[in-house]
Formats: sequence, structure tokens, C-alpha cells
Amino acid sequence: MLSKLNRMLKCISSYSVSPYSDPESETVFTPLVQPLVHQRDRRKQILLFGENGVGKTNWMDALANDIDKEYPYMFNESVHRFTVEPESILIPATDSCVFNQFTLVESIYYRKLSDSCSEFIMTHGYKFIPESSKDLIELGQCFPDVIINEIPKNDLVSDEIVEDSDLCIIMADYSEISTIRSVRYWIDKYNLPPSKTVICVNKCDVQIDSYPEDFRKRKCKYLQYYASLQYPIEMTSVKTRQNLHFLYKYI
Ligand SMILES: Nc1nc2c(ncn2[C@@H]2O[C@H](COP(=O)(O)OP(=O)(O)O)[C@@H](O)[C@H]2O)c(=O)[nH]1
Ligand SMILES: [Mg+2]
Repeated sequence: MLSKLNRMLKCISSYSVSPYSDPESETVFTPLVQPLVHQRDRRKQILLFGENGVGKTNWMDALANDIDKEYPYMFNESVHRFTVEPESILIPATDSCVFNQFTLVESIYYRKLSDSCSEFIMTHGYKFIPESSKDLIELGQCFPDVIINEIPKNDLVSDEIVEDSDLCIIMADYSEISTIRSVRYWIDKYNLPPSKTVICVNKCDVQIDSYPEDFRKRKCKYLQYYASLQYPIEMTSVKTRQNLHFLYKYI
């Protein structure tokens, strides 16, 4: 596993060129924005876990394209290809001016989330979702390159890789309670500490009409349980681009 990840990372480093040296000349560039340079010293490593089909690959692609801007990401619900090998993606250094600065309440107001999810958050959510101005990323903040590594279910990640990572994300699907329940599986399997793990509940755009109140309560119980263990929880939708940039609150 370690060698596979290393291979992928080598491959990534071969196509990204350091912005601080010019191989054609002796010129040494003086960086203009000091904080950005400082933070670029080391690429942040993120491990991304979660059941098949919760939206991991789509989120990585959407985030990369959102920041890159050259190739706008087009969401396509029918595209789901199983990830069988760990896959890595480089998210270029950026600053928060390009981020969506909506608060959760504003996202609900602008209908970025489905009615059922909005109602879920309004009735139960404030018990487990942090919602205050400090949770928003300040405008103008600079962030380094980030490498996100999607870990397929059958792969085993060593303690060393988990320790070396800067952040672990466990993704679940709002409309599939089994994926919320199995967050616990990932926590236990890889011993993921709350200090550097975020639970991301994706597909918050999905309208759930057919489920009874009981379903909401059970879902809420799981999320409250994780929150009581101090795991932060983020609600996202790749489809409506809701909260795509949440990872920058944690790195
Ligand atoms: N409605 C909706 N569908 C999504 C969202 N994110 C991903 N999907 C769909 O979920 C399926 C699985 O996505 P994928 O990224 O391949 O999942 P992975 O197995 O976790 O990598 C695809 O058909 C996506 O189009 C979302 O936010 N909302
Ligand atoms: Mg995948």
C-alpha cells in the first residue's frame, strides 16, 4: 500500500513544477506573497475514506476543477466508476477568495440542500453541526498544495500513512443510513483520531420523501454520537457545490 501511494505521489510530483526555480536561467525568484510561500513548503496530505458510491471521486474532481478553473467540473449523476486502487489528486495552492462563503443557513435559504435535508438540519442539526462565523474561512487566506488520496474499501492503510497524513476525511451519503452507520467502521479500522478527522455527509441535495421520522431520528443519533466523540461533521453536496471547500477549515 505504501509503495502504491508513493508511486502515485511520484507521478504527481513529476507533472507539477516548483514555482520557485527556473531551470532555464540562474534567476532566483523572490516570492511576492510571503505567507503562501511559507505554507507551500510542504504539501498537505489528505486520506479520504468511505463506502463505495458516497461521492469521493466526484468530490475530489469537483474540488480540483473548482480551484483550477480551466476545466469547469460538470456534475453527472450517472458517472460512477468503482475505485479499486488508491487514487490521488493534486489540488493546487489557492486562496480563499475563490471559495463559496455561504454559511449553512444561507445555503439552506438559497436551496443548495434538499428540503428534507434542510429540515433535518433545522430540527436536529444544530446539535452536531458547528455553525458560527469562526467556521467560515476568512477571505484572503492562502493555502498550500493539497494531495487527496482516495482509499478504496479493500485497501489497508498502515498506521504510518495515517500518522503522516495531515487530515483524514470519512465521507458518508446523507440518503443512505448504512453509510452513516459505517463511519464507525472506518474510525475503528484505521484508528482515526478526532483531532485530525472530519466526517463529511455528502449528497445533501437528495430529496428523501419516503422515509419516516424514525429514519431521521436514527440518522441523527449516529451523527450526534460522532459529535459527542468530538468528530467535526460537515454537510456537503457535490451536485450543488455546497460546502466543497470545507477541508480548508482543518488544514
Ligand atoms: N445527488 C448526488 N449524487 C452524487 C453526489 N456526489 C456524488 N454523486 C453520485 O454518486 C455516485 C458515486 O459517486 P463516486 O464519486 O464515484 O463515489 P465513490 O465510490 O465514493 O468514489 C455517482 O453517480 C455520482 O454522480 C451529490 O452530491 N449528490
Ligand atoms: Mg471512487
